[in-house]
Amino acid sequence: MMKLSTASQVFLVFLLLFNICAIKLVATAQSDFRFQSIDGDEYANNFDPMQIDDNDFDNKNNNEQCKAWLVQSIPTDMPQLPRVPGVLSTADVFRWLAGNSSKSLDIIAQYWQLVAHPNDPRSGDYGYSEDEMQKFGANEGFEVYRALEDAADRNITIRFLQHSGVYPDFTEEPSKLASGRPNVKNVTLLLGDWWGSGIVHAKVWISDDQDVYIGSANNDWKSLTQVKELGIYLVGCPAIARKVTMYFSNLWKLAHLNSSSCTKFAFDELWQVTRKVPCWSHFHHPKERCRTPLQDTVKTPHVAGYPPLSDPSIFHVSIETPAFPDSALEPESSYLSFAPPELSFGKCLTDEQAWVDTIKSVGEHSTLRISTMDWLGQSQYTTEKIYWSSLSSAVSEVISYYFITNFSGFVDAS
Ligand SMILES: *[C@@H]1O[C@H](CO)[C@@H](O)[C@H](O)[C@H]1NC(C)=O
Ligand SMILES: *[C@@H]1O[C@H](CO)[C@@H](O)[C@H](O)[C@H]1NC(C)=O
Ligand SMILES: *[C@@H]1O[C@H](CO)[C@@H](O)[C@H](O)[C@H]1NC(C)=O
Ligand SMILES: *[C@@H]1O[C@H](CO)[C@@H](O)[C@H](O)[C@H]1NC(C)=O
Ligand SMILES: CC(=O)N[C@H]1CO[C@H](CO)[C@@H](O)[C@@H]1O
Repeated sequence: MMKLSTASQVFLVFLLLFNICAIKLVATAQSDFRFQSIDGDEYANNFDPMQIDDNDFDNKNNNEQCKAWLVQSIPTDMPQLPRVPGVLSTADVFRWLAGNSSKSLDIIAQYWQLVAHPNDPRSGDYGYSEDEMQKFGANEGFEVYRALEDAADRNITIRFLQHSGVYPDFTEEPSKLASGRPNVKNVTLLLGDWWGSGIVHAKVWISDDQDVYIGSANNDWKSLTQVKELGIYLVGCPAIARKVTMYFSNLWKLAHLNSSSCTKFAFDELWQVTRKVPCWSHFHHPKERCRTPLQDTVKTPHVAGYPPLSDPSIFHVSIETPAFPDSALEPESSYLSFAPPELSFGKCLTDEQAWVDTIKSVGEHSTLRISTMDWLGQSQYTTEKIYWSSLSSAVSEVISYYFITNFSGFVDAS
């Protein structure tokens, strides 16, 4: 999750229902920071500042050139839903990230279907004519695939990390890109092996350790031209890219570890279930934990639920709004958040806390907008049903405070 503050309105984007083990990154925005419900002292006592240099966000030189744009996908043929002017298109941004990379490209994807297969009877694209595929914008996906192939042929060091993929081609695209190219590595990470359920759900591109996309768009042609998606494109942001790369590296590491020897069941006091978690998880009492194999993780006390953090590393970045050239380009205060908490590091929030804090940050006479694919107060993909109320409770809290909330459904392919 990446959080950005804006001058006067709270604009919160839920790309998908948070579920217990899914990993995802969400772009959100908010008007100010309030961490009212968090016990900062408790955290401070357990935070070891030597573990990670969090001052790099404050280093002005690092972020001097750093700029951000919002990125959107809007289905073709929807006259009632025009593109928002000044917001970039996902397909363009993906092509640029691949096209501009000169040394490295790291991609986290849930699944891949960039190239349409209208002639494959097993494919959902089957039966549509060339003309129809053209009208649907399928070509955009093909162009992104071609830009990746191009980067692979330029000997860029490329790493693809994904969940197992979807029928009928599963991981065929990343495998094809990796095949015969020692500079391209592809791995499948099954989070179910680590947390009992859940999938890699983040969509992240990192190019040359400085340009980054974080958003909802899958590596699927339909996510470029047939599904509503939202993300953020950061250019010239090495300090932010470093944090996101750290998350990438943690996932990469998991994919290369033997999960059977690194997981252990723990009783989750908040959800009242016993569940499988990594052996270094904060759900285990400190004496029963293993040493974390991940870099820069923070020592967390045994807590019920998610470890709280009162002072995330803040960075400042201006959001470019080409359609509104007169709008002041004040750098926005922002922070990153990640899930699941066992992969957190440094002073980065977990997604759940960032969402709750974003909801609670809504100021008087402003609007809270939440856009989500699903909204359930319970788990959807776990074997045991888990009731989970933190978002609804946070919304109730701000409503009872002073607000009008405005919910709107948001469609996402996954
Ligand atoms: C590089 O990125 C810029 C925008 O940031 C874009 O205009 C340009 O076309 C990209 N170059 C390539 C080769 O994709
Ligand atoms: C590709 O890059 C690697 C190092 O990044 C280098 O060792 C190798 O020689 C390069 N291969 C070609 C064909 O240029
Ligand atoms: C993974 O660990 C388990 C339990 O320690 C062991 O039985 C199994 O052989 C290991 N698998 C591999 C591929 O090393
Ligand atoms: C809620 O959103 C709808 C659609 O965008 C808008 O028409 C309506 O005025 C909003 N209501 C409030 C109270 O902000
Ligand atoms: C995990 C995974 O999907 N690995 C694939 C990566 O690509 C190669 C081709 O180079 C396949 O053989 C692997 O199965």
